Amino acid sequence: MRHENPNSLLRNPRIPEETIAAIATPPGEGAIGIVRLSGSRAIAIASARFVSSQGADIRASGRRVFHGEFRDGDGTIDEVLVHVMRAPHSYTREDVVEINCHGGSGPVYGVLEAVLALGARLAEPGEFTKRAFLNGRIDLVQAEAVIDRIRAGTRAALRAAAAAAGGALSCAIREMQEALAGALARVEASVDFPEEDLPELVDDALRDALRGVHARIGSLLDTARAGRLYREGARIAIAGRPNVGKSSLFNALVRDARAIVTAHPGTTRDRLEEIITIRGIPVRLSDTAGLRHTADEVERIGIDVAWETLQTADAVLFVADASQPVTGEDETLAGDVGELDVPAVLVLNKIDLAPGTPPPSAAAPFVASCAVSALTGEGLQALEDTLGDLILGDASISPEQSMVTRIHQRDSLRRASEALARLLDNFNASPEFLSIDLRDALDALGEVTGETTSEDVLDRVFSSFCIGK
Ligand SMILES: Nc1nc2c(ncn2[C@@H]2O[C@H](COP(=O)(O)OP(=O)(O)OP(=O)(O)O)[C@@H](O)[C@H]2O)c(=O)[nH]1
Ligand SMILES: [Mg+2]
Repeated sequence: MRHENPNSLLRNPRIPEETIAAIATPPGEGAIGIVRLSGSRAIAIASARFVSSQGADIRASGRRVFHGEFRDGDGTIDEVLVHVMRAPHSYTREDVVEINCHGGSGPVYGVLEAVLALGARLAEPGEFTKRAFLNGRIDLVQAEAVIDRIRAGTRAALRAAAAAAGGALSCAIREMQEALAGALARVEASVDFPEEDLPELVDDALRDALRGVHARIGSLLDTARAGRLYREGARIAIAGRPNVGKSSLFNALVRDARAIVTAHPGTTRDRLEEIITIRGIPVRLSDTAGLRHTADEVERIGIDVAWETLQTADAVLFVADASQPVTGEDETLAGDVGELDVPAVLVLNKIDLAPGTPPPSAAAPFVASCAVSALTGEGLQALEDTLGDLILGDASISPEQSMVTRIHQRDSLRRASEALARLLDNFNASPEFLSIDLRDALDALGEVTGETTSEDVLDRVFSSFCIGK
């Protein structure tokens, strides 16, 4: 089933009449726990169990915050503050009540059970945000940005999510939709009134305008990589022979003595991971066991894990020891790493022990090379810069700009782009054909903002949310 447009959904019977409830704060102990209600009966349900300390009636009063007690048949559950937000001035555009109690499982479950007993239904994950979307307050891009805000691991990721929530991508899509809808009107007029003495409707100016939209979709698609990185972060794995200083480099990049470092080859066995930030991108950095043939079972398991880690990384730091001559083993390993289809950077470590070593050349299979000392910190900034360039590519973009962050957005934009490419290739064909491609492109753009998104994509989006959001 497909949506027509979010506003028509206001009259759509699929918009649930039920009032939903959920605990909106994380489990465990905290200063405050919040139970949230949304729906036409939210205020009535809350008022049935709330006794205001000032005798106020939350159904009648114009006030928004009330102090008092929440009670059930057995007496007082907790002292609470109740926030009332009336439709349409609320997160969901429905009546919303938030009951703030003490943050422990006793009070929050007590309040939740009391409102469920009065007929509220337990909300599904993301259902409050889904209602905000179905009620037309936000579009799909903005709904997805809500979860990105919650999960943002860096300030840059948060800024990117805030820009999307503020409509950066939605605005760009809307402008393109308007341009395409205008083009469609002209093309259809020329189909409907071929005989009339209309000025040329399908003309060079129209073609230029459509080329402009096509180019704009192209530049949006170019942001997909950066968008994914702001949202998901990147994975970088450190690899190399034993004792070359991988764990020391890991500790230096993490700025913490996380990994055990010894002069004994084969020290690291387990994979260690820490999140660092490179140019605002959250990077999961992994230290792995030194790669070599060994009879030690524990070490061998560690080496298997190391190879798995390398295969799934976005980039590999291949560490070698500058104070030792390059061995045949280094070369074989470098070749194996080169086979992985993951960009690898050659890092020549321990340059403090080998002053005057010429900088390593970034010969194949390496895409770049750096000389560093994990001990003194020399060269680490240059290594981080190299990694920044490698992760973001040339498309180093500001988090505030409109950006494609999700695969389904990218796929829809690709389809829109293909439809427009077809149209531009056959621009002189009959206008009927042009209108088919224009409609395809419009449909694909509508999927990004949720106007024409299929039900299962919507379900997938909202089910990835937490309960109570
Ligand atoms: N002088 C100097 N010594 C270093 C440097 N980096 C590491 N070392 C020393 O090299 C030895 C091995 O360091 P680790 O970081 O444990 O090496 P590794 O590659 O993790 O070793 P495995 O876990 O056994 O594979 C230790 O004695 C470190 O102090 C460096 O930049 N300069
Ligand atoms: Mg180690």
